[in-house]
Formats: sequence, C-alpha cells, structure tokens
Amino acid sequence: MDLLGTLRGILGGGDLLAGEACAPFESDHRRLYRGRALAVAQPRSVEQVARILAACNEARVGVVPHGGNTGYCGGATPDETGTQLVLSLARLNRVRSIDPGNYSLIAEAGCVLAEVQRAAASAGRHFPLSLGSEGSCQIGGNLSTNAGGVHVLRYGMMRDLVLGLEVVLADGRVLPGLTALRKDNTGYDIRALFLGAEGTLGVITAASLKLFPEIRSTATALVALAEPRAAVTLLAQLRDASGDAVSSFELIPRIGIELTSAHIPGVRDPLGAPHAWYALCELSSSRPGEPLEALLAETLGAAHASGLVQDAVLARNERERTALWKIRETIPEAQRHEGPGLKHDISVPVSALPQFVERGAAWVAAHVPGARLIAYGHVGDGNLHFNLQGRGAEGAALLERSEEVRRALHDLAAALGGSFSAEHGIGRLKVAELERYAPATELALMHAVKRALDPNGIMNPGKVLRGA
Ligand code: 2HG
Ligand code: ZN
Repeated sequence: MDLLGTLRGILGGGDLLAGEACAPFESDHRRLYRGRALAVAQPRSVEQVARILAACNEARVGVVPHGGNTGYCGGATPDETGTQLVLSLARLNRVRSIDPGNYSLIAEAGCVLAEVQRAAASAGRHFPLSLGSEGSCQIGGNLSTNAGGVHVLRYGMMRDLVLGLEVVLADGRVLPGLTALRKDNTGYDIRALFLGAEGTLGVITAASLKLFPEIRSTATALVALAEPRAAVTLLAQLRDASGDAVSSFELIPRIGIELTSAHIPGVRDPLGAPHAWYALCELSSSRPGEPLEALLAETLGAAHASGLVQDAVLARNERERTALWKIRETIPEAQRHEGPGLKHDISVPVSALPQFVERGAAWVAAHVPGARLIAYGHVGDGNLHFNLQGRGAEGAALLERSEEVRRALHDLAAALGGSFSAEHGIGRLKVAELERYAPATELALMHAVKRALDPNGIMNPGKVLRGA
C-alpha cells in the first residue's frame, strides 16, 4: 500500500488532510516561508503518532511536527517539495493528570499553553511559562523550542520546568519518560535532548511539568529611565529590596510606546511626558496581602531621589496592570502594522546588556540610517529583541540589508559572550548562524546525536542542522 493509504488506515479519513486543506499548515506566522505538504496528519493518540512515524521511517518520508504555529524561525513549516508530512499535535490535547501535592501535572503536546496555566490554577497552583502567544501556542512547541517569555528571570525557560517527557522516536518506538520525580540520578539525561531540538530528534507527545505556589500578590509599575544601564541597576536594586520577588522586568523603548499607541486600540502613554526608555517591573508572591506595592513604591521613590529613575506609574488595580502589560505585549503586533522589519533575538550577560545596546545602536545609526531601532524585551534575562523597522519602500530596502545587519549584530553579541538566538530557536531561519557561532565540537556532537536518533533523517529535515 502507498504511504497515504497506510496513513489513512492509521488515522481514518477525517484526520488526514490533503490539497487545499493543508494551507494553514504550509506557512509560518511571520510569512517567511511558504511550503507544500504531502498531507497533514492529525493523530488523536500516542499510538497513532508511533504508527505514523514507523510508516514514514519505512518510506523515508520527512515529518514536520506542528504545534500552534507561533514560532519565529519557520521550524514548523514543510519545505517546498510537497514530499514532507506535517504532523499536527493539536488533537493530542488532554491534561492527563494534576498532582497538587507533588506540584506537577502531565499535559499532552497539543494543549494550548493558556489551558495548562488554567488547569494549574484550578488546582491552586501556578504554571509560570508566559508569553504573548499563550492563547494559541502549544506546550509541545514550547518544549521543542525551549520557549522563554516574561517570567524566565524567576522560573527559568521551558527546559527548567520539565520533570519528564513522553517521546515518539523516529522509528516509532515510544520513550516512556513521564516521571514526576525531582530527583532521579540515573545516567544520561536522554530526555533533555528533545527540549529545544525542534522536532529534529523525535516527537514529544506529553510532558510532566513543574508547578509552583499560586500567585496571590503582585505589584506592577512602568518606570521611565534615561538609558538601559539604569534598567540593569534598578533591576538589581529591586531584586535586593524585595527578597528576589521580581518576576518580570521588561525593557521598552520610547518608540514602543509610540507604535503601540498608534496601532493598538486602547493603548496610551500612562506618563505625562515622553522618556527615552521604560522598564515594566513586576513583583509577585504567593503570600496573600504581601505589601509588594508599598515595597515597589518605596524602592522606586529612593531610585527617583538618587536620579536613577525619571518617573514611574504604579498599577492601582488589575485593569491598570493589564493596560501596562498591553503596551509590552503588543509591540510585535504594532511592528507588523508598520511594515517589514528585521528581528534579532540576542542575549548577553545582563551586565553586558547596556554595552550591547550602546554599540548596537551606534552601528545601526552609522550603517542603516533610515531604520528605526526597536530594542525591547527581557532585560532580566539579558535577552533583547533588537529589531529594526523600516517604513514603506524603506522597509523593502531594509530587508535587502538583512544579511549584513544580522552579521554585525550577531558578531557583537558573540563578542560580548552572548547568543544569536536567546529564545526563538533555530528552525530554518538560523541554521547558517548555528554553523557559524556554535563551537565545531558542539556542532559535531549535535550531528552525531541526530544520526544516532534519526538515522534516516526523517525528523523535521533541514531544521536546526543542515543536510540532516
Ligand atoms: C516577545 O518577547 C517575543 O514579544 C517576540 O519574543 C519578539 O517580535 C519579536 O521580535
Ligand atoms: Zn521575547
């Protein structure tokens, strides 16, 4: 029987899409790539995933795992040949169990992140991964790309939130690793290989995830600053003063406020006068009635008196808090309204971040004078989205310079001990960057791992590693 016939036999007709119906799975959300799928399989059980992979392995057909399609590097998009099968995990979407006493839950790959957060909350627990796309991204994609977001400085990235994984290997074998143990010192950490592997080593079908005490007190402020250096100093002051209760610390440039106010209904500048930079700071605690607002106001007051802080506004209620977060979270959307732009997801040690901004901004001003710099993001993690924005025809001209700009900014990050991909992964977009910046020994090990786990090269071909 041909492969499609076999797949139909495994899935039943309705769960195998072909032709036009595949379109939503054939391009990434940034529209960087448009591929063509052989078909889209939408399995409903781990057993079906296992049988699909065994059949594809036998037929040497590439498989492209697909979650919420919110990735930034084209990792979930098939190539243009029409020979790769897209494997959507969306129908594997049960929260299998919650163990509040162990502070853990088990969720299938197709669970939307916000549903996992809600499931944890329903048991009086907190699942801390939080990102702009949490209403549509799926936990399998979060795991496979080792997603970051706005709480990393307190809870770590997705990799840090995992206790165990269930994975289907390229040949269809199932790796049953859904342990809920916090201590298990038994040899190589095989499961860790699949986190951040972007579906190139196997398909994650479920995960055992860490939970935390529910958040019962928060305090949020938007703080005006003269320069990024002040943000790094303020972050340290807040961490010290609060008993390390800072759960988010995000940098926003003036242009971020201008673009969101212009394009996003309901967004407005909450401060009276414009400032060059802002930090969105949030403290949080599991203790109800914790006086975090007073603590935040007091620390910001002292920072204002010393000249570090220029102005600040504290959220007085949940509505105001949501409004402050909306400014930060809609910057990518506001950027889309402005037309084409270039994105760079760099990280450096937090202490080196001001230097990166100074040197990076100077390079942009000298070499790409028409471009507007929108540098924002996760200061607490040393991770900035160092994006350049054009306008109309300028935007198209900017795209032509993408290679040169990328080289300069990624080289600068590397020179400061940083990374060219802090939280968005490699996908198809950054394969050449990985080849350039990864130490040769590490790259060789990655290829060796790939060959060992996927000898026929069927798992997400061409993503992360070239020719693999
Ligand atoms: C964010 O932090 C995302 O909002 C998107 O990682 C960043 O669009 C970007 O460059
Ligand atoms: Zn980000």
